Amino acid sequence: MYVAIVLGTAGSGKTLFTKALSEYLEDKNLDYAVLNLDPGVLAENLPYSPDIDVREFIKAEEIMREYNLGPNGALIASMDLLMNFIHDLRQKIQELKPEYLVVDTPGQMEIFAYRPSGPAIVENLFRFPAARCAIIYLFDPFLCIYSPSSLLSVLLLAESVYWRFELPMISVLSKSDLLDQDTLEKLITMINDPEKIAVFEDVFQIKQDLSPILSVTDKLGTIIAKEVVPVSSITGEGIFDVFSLLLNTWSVTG
Ligand SMILES: Nc1nc2c(ncn2[C@@H]2O[C@H](COP(=O)(O)OP(=O)(O)OP(=O)(O)O)[C@@H](O)[C@H]2O)c(=O)[nH]1
Ligand SMILES: [Mg+2]
Repeated sequence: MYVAIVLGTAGSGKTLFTKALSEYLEDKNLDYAVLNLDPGVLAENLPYSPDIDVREFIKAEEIMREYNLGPNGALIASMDLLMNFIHDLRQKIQELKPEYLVVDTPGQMEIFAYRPSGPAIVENLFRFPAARCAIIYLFDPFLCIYSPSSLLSVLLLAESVYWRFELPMISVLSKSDLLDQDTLEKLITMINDPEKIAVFEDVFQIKQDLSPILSVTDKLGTIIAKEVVPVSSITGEGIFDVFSLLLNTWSVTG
């Protein structure tokens, strides 16, 4: 089984990307399933119908009421409580036994960047003999172009996630259809080589003194050295490239 776990900040496009990737797999007549791992998403807001849904076991709005928590606390608690249902979810995956499994996740990145629950869920849920996992990490272009320091923090967050999961990671720049070609190209260059922030400063909405930012960019490089793929989940641009990279990644990590 080949597992693609879609991660990214809130609103970066994970859910729509999950839909676009699953439509691609459908078109290719491949044996796939979609797992919704977001306990907070309402069914009416999901553009796809999940084959397996975490909300069958846990719903963030019920956790909010039961434990008197706010939305963020409830999502974090939901993911902690999810460990109690790992066995049930595993059983559902085993019943379907898809060749490809696409996993949509919540945008509360604290779960994946800082809390134990994110890696623990991934580690326990997909530990099948011969299962191969990869992360698809979505960079939200509008966070990236806001200011040089926001681009830096986006890159650092991606790097934190990379170090927390010992899994291969594919970097995707989402919503490519909403950017003009010039901005898109400059942004891709800067993500691949953050020292270029000084060259393409004009892309940012907010100008800043670059010296403190450039003093750390040369230390970034683990995942960022890999090519970021521009993707539009609306036009389908880049979906083929992501799937090719996934196939390549799964084959070398096996
Ligand atoms: N134009 C365009 N809009 C997109 C694209 N991907 C996502 N969006 C829009 O961006 C918004 C957020 O997309 P979602 O897929 O819900 O993002 P998410 O990462 O799942 O959000 P959370 O689950 O809340 O963290 C929605 O309004 C989408 O329609 C894209 O490729 N192109
Ligand atoms: Mg979502």
